[in-house]
Amino acid sequence: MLKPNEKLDIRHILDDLEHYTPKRKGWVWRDVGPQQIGPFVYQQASPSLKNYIPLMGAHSVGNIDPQPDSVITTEIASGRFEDDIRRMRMAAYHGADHVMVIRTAGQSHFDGLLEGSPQGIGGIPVTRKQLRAQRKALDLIEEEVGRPINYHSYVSGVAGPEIAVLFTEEGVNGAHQDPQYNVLYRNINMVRSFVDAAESKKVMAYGEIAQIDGAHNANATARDAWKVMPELLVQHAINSVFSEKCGIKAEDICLSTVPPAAPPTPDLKLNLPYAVALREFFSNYKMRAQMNTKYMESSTREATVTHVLNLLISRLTSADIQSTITPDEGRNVPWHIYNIEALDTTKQAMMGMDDLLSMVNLKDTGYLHDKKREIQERAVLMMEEIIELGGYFKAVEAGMFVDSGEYPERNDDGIKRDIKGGVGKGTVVLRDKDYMAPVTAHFGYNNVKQYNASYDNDPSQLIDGCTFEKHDMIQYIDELDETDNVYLRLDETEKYRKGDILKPEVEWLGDGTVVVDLFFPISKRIAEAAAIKTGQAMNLSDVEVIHSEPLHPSEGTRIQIKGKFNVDIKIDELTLPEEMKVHSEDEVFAYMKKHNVKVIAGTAGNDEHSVGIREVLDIKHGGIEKYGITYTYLGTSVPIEKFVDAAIETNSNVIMMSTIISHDDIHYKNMHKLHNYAVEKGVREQLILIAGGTQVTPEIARDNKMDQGFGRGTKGIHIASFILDKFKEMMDHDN
Ligand code: Z97
Repeated sequence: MLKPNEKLDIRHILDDLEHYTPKRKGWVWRDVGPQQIGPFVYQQASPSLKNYIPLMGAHSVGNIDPQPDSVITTEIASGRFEDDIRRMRMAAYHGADHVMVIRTAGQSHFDGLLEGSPQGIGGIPVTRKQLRAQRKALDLIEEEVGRPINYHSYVSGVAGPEIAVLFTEEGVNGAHQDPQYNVLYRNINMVRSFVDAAESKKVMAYGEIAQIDGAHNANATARDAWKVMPELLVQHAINSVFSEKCGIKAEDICLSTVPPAAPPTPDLKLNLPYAVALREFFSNYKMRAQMNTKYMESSTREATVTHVLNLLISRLTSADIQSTITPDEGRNVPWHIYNIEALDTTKQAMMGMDDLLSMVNLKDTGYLHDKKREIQERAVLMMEEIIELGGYFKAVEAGMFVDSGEYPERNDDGIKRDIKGGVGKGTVVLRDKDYMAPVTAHFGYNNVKQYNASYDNDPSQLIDGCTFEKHDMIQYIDELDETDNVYLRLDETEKYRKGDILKPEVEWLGDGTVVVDLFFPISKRIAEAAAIKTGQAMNLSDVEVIHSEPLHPSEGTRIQIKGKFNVDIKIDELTLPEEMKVHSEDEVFAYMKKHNVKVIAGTAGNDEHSVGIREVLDIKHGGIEKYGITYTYLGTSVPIEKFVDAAIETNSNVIMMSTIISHDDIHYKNMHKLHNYAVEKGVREQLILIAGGTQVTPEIARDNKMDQGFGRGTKGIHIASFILDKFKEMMDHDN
């Protein structure tokens, strides 16, 4: 059982992995329905989590964390599965329940399974060991957050069926499977891809693995992405019907839909009719909504705005799975912080737009209707031409796909594949008459009844059950590469796991990478060179510009650099500021309502500063006034005696003395003076004395006879919380 205040131990996950059996199989949708959360009722929602990190703004509404109805995806692609596990746990706390593990570049072309735990590029090499370790970790994480987490990767490529079997054995819950991806984007032979897909889909159906298609790749590769809409509908149709024919339940068939356009195009005018057209045609299936990577550049701000517009479309139509891509995908630095940002953007926008369609209607006349209809008609025409040509393979040979014209217009620049060409060509053979496979899920001809007629419905009976029913039949292979495996990586970073040394990190433990935001009052080219120099002068190594954006051609450029910070930080050498105790706003308010707390406040001695103390007094920025505490403000340059005399006169219980100047230790002296005068007047016991100021710390104040001190960063709630506690303590004492 994981504990929120304890780190997840990767070595524990790896222990006895050989015998680990996943806890469950199959995809899980969220429980959807109205939820009363705090003072609000949400309609498009699912139950709250057991452990979570809410949006930052939640602090003023009781830290509630409403969860949307859609499953929320996070894509993880660091290349080290052990570091990805930590990110999964963070993501789950922010509301992710679909963890999509991207696989290392080019795995599609591997004609078989990989083993062990080698490091990958832009993702992990998907192996049994890495899957098992991640599923084991997720089994723990889902208990911790109190919601099932779907684990996902790819059943594409030449080894598709082998991967589908592996996924079923290891409790993977979702996968991309679309033979068109192989054909169009990886140049894998079409016959091989479709035959393999039948087998893969059949196996996935047995494993109850939700299937996502590959149509999003058409958006990402199209030259003019808004023209690709008819083809997208055709691609979705081909894969979905194929899946259903192989036995996948409609509720597990998910369309990978991506809004074809993004600003500065007129986003909603292009994307909304498309979204409506799609949902109308494919209402039996699930929608997995995702951002369009084509438009992602290095500006996380720009990507986030597009993301929010996409989320608006999801709310105006529907999304069963809401995918998130890290808003920095455009510069290929998928770091922890951006994964979490994308999740929070999704949660924030979806719950902010809860129940939108009970307030606005989509029109079924005019532009939206006509455009939707036009897209659908173009798609139907395309499908008709494919059938006329003699089917999908003929259509691909004729270059009908990935053409940059808007169907029926054609630019004759589509991808053409030869039915006899591509990776894996000529590998498909007819099954012999006595071909048989004693396995539970298998597509097509299987002459197992040559042994016993009763095996026909359950061929694995022949061998008394296969690996799908009997997990211990699986041959678990551990490491094959002595130079590239998780144990070596763990050893290298061990010192950061012991708990006494830290380094900043973006994706791998101890990677030392930092990002620095800069502005230079000059043109882009010079600014970039100056930024590199700045990073080097800050003692960073491997400095690179990752984002640069002119604010004006000559007046200035905004730059972001990344670099490596090469210093280990020893935790026991850090001085930790005292933690300020905070009660909830409601609690403080209720207490102050019952108790008449009155404050005398002002800036001491010859000090004319008033900004700080006004901030913690006035309601404007959440000063103590907000919590029902009344105060008398004596102004600046208040003689010390006056604080106490005024307190006696007004029957106040608290003195808040601001003392900013620290020259000649005057702030210490003021504190002593205040205390001594209160003692002299015989009221010290009844008064709470508080000193505040930029040079004040709680310890300094207490060492100098104050009840408490407050320095930089203090808010009204901190002072009000302290007053509450001290008041209680004094009352207990009196009783
Ligand atoms: C997504 N953002 O939504 P390999 N099969 C399909 C794919 O789309 C991909 C692969 C396999 C994206 C993730 C792009 N997609 C990134 C249908 C990759 C990957 O790279 O060909 O070995 O497999 O999933």
